[in-house]
Amino acid sequence: MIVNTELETKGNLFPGEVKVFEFDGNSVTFSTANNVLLRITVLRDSILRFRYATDGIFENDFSYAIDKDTMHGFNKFEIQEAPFLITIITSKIKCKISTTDLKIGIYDLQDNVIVEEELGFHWEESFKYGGNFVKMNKTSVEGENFFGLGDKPTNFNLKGRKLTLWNKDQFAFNKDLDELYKSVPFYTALHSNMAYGIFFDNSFRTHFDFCQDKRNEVKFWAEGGEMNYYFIYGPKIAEVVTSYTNLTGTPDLPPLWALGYHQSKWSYFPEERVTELAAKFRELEFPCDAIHLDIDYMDDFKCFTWNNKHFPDPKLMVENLEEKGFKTVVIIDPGIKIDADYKIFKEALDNNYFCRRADGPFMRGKVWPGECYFPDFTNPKVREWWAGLFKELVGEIGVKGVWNDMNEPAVMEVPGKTFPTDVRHNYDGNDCSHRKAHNIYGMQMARATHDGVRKYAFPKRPFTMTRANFAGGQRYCATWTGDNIATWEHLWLANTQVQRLCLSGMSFTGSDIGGFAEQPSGELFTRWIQLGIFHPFCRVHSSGDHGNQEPWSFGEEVLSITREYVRLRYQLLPYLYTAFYQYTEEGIPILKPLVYFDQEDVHTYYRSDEFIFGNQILVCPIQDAHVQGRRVYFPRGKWYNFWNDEIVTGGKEYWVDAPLEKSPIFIKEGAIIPKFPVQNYVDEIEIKALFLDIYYKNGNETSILYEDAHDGYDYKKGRYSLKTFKFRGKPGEIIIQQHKDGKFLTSYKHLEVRIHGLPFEIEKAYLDNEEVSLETLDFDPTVNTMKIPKVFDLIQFTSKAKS
Ligand code: MIG
Repeated sequence: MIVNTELETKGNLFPGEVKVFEFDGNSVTFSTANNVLLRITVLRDSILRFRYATDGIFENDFSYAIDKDTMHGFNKFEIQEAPFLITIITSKIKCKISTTDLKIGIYDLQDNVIVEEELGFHWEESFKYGGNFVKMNKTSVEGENFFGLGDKPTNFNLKGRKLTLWNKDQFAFNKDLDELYKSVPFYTALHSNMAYGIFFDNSFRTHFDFCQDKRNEVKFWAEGGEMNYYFIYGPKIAEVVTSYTNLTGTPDLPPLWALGYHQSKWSYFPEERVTELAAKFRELEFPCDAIHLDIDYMDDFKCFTWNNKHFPDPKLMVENLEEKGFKTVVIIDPGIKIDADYKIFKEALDNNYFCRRADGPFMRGKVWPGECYFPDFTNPKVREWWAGLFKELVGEIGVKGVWNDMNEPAVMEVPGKTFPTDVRHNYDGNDCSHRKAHNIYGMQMARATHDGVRKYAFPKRPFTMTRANFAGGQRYCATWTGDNIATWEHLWLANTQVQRLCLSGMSFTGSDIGGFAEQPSGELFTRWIQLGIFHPFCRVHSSGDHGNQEPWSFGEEVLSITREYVRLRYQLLPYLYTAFYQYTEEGIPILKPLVYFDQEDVHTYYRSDEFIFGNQILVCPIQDAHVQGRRVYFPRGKWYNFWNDEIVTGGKEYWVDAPLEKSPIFIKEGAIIPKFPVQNYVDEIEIKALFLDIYYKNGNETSILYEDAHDGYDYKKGRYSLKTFKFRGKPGEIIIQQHKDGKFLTSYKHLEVRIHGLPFEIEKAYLDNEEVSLETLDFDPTVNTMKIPKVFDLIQFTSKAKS
């Protein structure tokens, strides 16, 4: 690895004095005496893009990460000139550019420092590869914290760490391992209650140093390409993360079934085993929506084939599963077996779709099928061809989801476990070597897969998932954290990594519940399920060489506890789906780390076990063996214990009892939590009534509920229902206002309401200001439950008649 300090001594070059600067629409371009160009583009009042060139010429402006639709935005700004200083002022920030050395400082409108530069931009010419190693050093003010950067298996707060982004297959990875499956060169920094983000849009191997080498210095640099980064101002972390996520794009809504429970193993075969597995779930009434088939469903590991001995009639099997409420999800890897009789290989060969080495031969490498060639997914023609390959699998056989694996890309038995760096790529017409294409290879494969599955699943929605990914890859696919281990430390890692991915724009993610390698104890499996049901993606997957990992493999107690938790996930589906809606629509992360939830509270900076699921549920997993409880930090506000409605006042740490069957779950006061009845799979039953759990608060709280047809694209034509509930409580009175947007009509007519923590007895009820008798509402005063028609603008409960 090349470290920055080493490079610093090898001839860093710096920008000279600014000679001219000019405006062009949203941009200001500076050129220096030594031919450095800096172009600053004002994308929004809080987003600036910085692009540097060192020979006076910008390369073709191309990025896989940025969602093109988001690039034209608000851009009102003003420029002030003073001796040696140019200032760009938007309605949120000031950006000062020193004309003596091109160093940048960014400030809020009151001139508080957000971030300044130490060495600033500099570079080193790379004679070996051509181009530059491009570097940025910024100052870090006292007390700054750093979050983000994708799937790194390290402490949540990145302060004091140095990390590298280079996608890598890491079987049974360990804590603090650096290079992993995904590269998301985006971080959020927080100091003085001000948050800002840096997105370094460079796909080469990149490095980040968060105050390790020097305690007041942050550095990021890349082994090629352009210094091209986006500065995103908050001041709330929420604003930074949602802006980044909008810049790099969000996915369409997944089908609701994809939020159910998935069961996987490497591998379920033959067909009888799959059928038995499915039957067992239904027999035990353990909810499950999807069964995943790993590489052994294929013939000789050849993509888009089936092993006919084990799966004589895949279409029939998939249909039978579907009838029982299971969707079939299959794995697809990038390596195409070298075999002249294999149709897909022939097609790719004839069309010149495979990657080649610098001097012409095909990139050849060993993966599961043996020696393989690899499609160049950075070529749009190859992606189109690949998408078409799903016609039979999805369009005819009826497979509903596809997961892409090994797309870092992983190659066996070679140094570095991936392609050599000389391999050539099309890069959508910007020809380059693997040094540049490596980190986006998996993302482009995922994109092609997504395009294909979406096309042939139509009019239903696709489900696709990828192991390797890059910033912006969330537009195409869900993801998972890869080959973890069945240990308590990995349960902690899963918790941290999923929260980190949520802050990195990739919310649709989860871990292999129970651990991929080795075997969990029943206790570990139970605790992992108790965490996993709160992850946006919920799948049990394991390598299979270490015993069984179905929920019934650990005895009666584990089965019945885990079933209760998976049922809870199914009950919470309308709540989780609403969080997905907010994610896909506004870029709001589905899980909110405490620091995101309340950045003014310094206790949250290093508290990363606890998180908020959606907007109002506080979850704190048990991550240790043989414990009966743990200390939990409660964010400010009041919280109801989900199990017994006891109220806890936050801003403090408390001991919470957690015997095996009870993991700590708390609900924010004032919340209105929508729930479905328990189902064995999504849409098993027609929902006759929606449950609303209302948690009394002396004060106000807003809750939302998104609903639609659970699949298909009608929601894009306005057939959705978005409800806002405004809760107002005071002693002796509750008022709930409902506002509905959208044209979708839900199947149910009634709401089954339960009011928790009510400090008074309800005597009177008013629906849209008309009094209704408590009997007509089926009111039960012992538990404060009642039935309310779903259509209303305002309901009111009081302890006495309205005056
Ligand atoms: O070299 O397809 O992360 O989920 O079960 C191992 C077999 C390849 C790695 C994936 C894992 C999957 C396994 N794969």
